[in-house]
Amino acid sequence: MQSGTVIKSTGKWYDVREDVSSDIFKCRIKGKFRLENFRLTNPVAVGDRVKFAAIDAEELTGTIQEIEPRKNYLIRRSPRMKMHQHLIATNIDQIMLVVTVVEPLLKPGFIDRIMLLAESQDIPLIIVFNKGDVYDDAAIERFVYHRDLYENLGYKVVMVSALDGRGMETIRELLKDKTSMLTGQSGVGKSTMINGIQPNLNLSTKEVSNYHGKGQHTTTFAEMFELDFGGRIIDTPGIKTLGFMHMEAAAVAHNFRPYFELSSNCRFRDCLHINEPGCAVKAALEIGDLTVKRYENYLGIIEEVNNINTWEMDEG
Ligand SMILES: Nc1nc2c(ncn2[C@@H]2O[C@H](COP(=O)(O)OP(=O)(O)OP(=O)(O)O)[C@@H](O)[C@H]2O)c(=O)[nH]1
Ligand SMILES: [Mg+2]
Ligand SMILES: [Zn+2]
Repeated sequence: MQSGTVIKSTGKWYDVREDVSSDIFKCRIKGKFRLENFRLTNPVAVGDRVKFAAIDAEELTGTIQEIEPRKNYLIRRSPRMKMHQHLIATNIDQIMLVVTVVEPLLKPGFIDRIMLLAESQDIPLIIVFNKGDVYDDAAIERFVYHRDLYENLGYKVVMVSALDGRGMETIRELLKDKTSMLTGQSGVGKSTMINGIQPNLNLSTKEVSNYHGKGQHTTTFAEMFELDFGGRIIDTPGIKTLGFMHMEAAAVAHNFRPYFELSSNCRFRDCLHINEPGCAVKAALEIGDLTVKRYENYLGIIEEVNNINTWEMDEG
């Protein structure tokens, strides 16, 4: 058997880069692979280290027989199949969340959800504000506000322009020798950034104006690329809504980064910050140290995971 890394998955087929030759084999999977008790839409994901048997060494086809244990994995609720989870990527060193303060509209609630995902797997998160070339004074004000907010929570924040190249040297340094996943809403410029980092990849990109109302994504499958200067980068399709069903409410409370510092002062160690007496988070909310929006977003996630968990039990 040969071993390699899954660099792309399109549903039925998995592209596996073989370790020694770097040849890319088109593989199918054999047998069942499970991840805890999750129902997955895709049992194998980009980033997986696999063992496979070549079926045809000329045609470069094979079957995946085994997945090596994962260092980490990112999953979300499948947007298509309600009760299923979707593996986004595995074995990654860091997440680069790409946002912008121009277009598409910045959604702080979405950023919170990405934080939750990253924290739950202990994966470092970097927040990249793209399209810096077109920030006017008002946009710069918005950027500074958000930069301070996220830096205060302990995240690295960088402003770049994939088009004119500003800040991209910093991005290259951050990416060097690591496996990084790019994520963010559709149209923020993930693929354009990768093209800026390594022009020979020539990924397709699309005007933001073409996205309106269509819900169209330019990038439709996650794909990993080798970087000439060392490291790997995973481009992913834009995310519209990030839903969770694999986390218990307690895990959400524990991993909701904006609450970390406050929650050590709650009376109960397992406080969910909803109705518990002596809750430091609710106290902070009352004196305005915590925005109502962020708190409501948190409650929304708690409600979401609670509903799903009851629903699962009802199903038997
Ligand atoms: N002004 C400006 N426009 C940019 C910049 N980066 C990307 N864009 C534009 O934003 C649009 C969307 O870029 P893409 O790279 O396709 O966005 P994406 O995040 O990969 O989108 P999906 O693949 O759908 O998730 C394109 O028209 C790009 O030219 C930038 O730094 N400045
Ligand atoms: Mg793209
Ligand atoms: Zn509390």
